[in-house]
Amino acid sequence: MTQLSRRKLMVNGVTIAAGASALGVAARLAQKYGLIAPDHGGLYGPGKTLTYASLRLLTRHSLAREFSKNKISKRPFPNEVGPFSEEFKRHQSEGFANWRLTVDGLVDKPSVFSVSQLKSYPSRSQVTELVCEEGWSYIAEWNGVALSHILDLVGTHSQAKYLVYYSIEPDWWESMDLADAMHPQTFVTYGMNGDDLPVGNGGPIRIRLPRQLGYKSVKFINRLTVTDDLKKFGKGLGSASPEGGYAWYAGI
Ligand SMILES: Nc1nc2c(c(=O)[nH]1)N[C@H]1C(S)=C(S)[C@@H](COP(=O)(O)O)O[C@H]1N2
Ligand SMILES: [Mo]
Repeated sequence: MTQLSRRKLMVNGVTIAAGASALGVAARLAQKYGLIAPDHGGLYGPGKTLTYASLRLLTRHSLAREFSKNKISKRPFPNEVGPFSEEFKRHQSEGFANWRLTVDGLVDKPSVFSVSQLKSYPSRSQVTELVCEEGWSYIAEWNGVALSHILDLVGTHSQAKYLVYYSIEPDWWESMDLADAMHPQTFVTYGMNGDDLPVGNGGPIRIRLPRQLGYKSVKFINRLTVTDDLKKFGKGLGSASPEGGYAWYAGI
C-alpha cells in the first residue's frame, strides 16, 4: 500500500496524480478523519500514517477473504503460549465458568459477560486465515459473536474512537479503531471448527480480527475498554506491539 500511496491515491472515486500533492491530500484527509496511527509521531514521517490512512479510506468496508470449509487447515498450529498462570489454570479447572469479560470506558452501560452469556447471543462463523507476521498461517472456522453486537449492547459514546482489549496474560494488550471494531468479521471468538476454542488457540475467548495480522487477534481476553484517546494507555503507542517494534496497524 505504500507503493499505492506513492503512485496514486483513489479517494471517493477520484484518482489523484502522483507526487507531493497527492501526499498532501492524503495527509489532509488523514488529519480530517483522525487517521493517524498512534505509534506514529507526525503526518510526514515514514509511510505508516499514509498507509493507515489510505488503507482506511480505500478499504473501510472491505472483507477479509473467506474460504470454503474444505480449505480448513488439517492441523492448526497453535502459537507458542507461555506457561499458564495459577489463575488461568484455576479457570481452566472450572471449565471457564467463572471467566468474565469486562467492558468499560466510554459506554452507557459498563458490563460484565460470562462465556455462556456470550454464547447466548447471535452466533456467527467465518472461515478465514490467521496470518502470523513470522510467515506462517492457517485457515480455520471461527465461531463467535460479532464484537459490534457487544458494543451495541453496552452502547458506545459518540466520541468513542478506539477499542483497547486485554488478555489475562500480562503484557498482551492491543487496540483497534472503531471501524475495525464494528466490522462484521471482527468477533469475540469462543469456538473453532465447531468445537470450543482450544486453550492453545486462545480459549475460552479471543479476539478475531482477520483484516489484520495474527498478533492483533489477542487470546484469553478478559477486558475491553472503549476510548477516544490511545495516549492514555501504556506508552501511548496504541498497544504493546509498537513498544516491541511491531506496527500498531497491521492491515492485510
Ligand atoms: N494472549 C496472547 N495472544 C496472542 C499471542 C500470545 O502469545 N498471547 N500470540 C499472537 C500471535 S503473534 C499470533 S500469530 C496469534 C497466533 O494464534 P494461534 O495461537 O491461534 O496460532 O495469536 C496472537 N495472540
Ligand atoms: Mo504472530
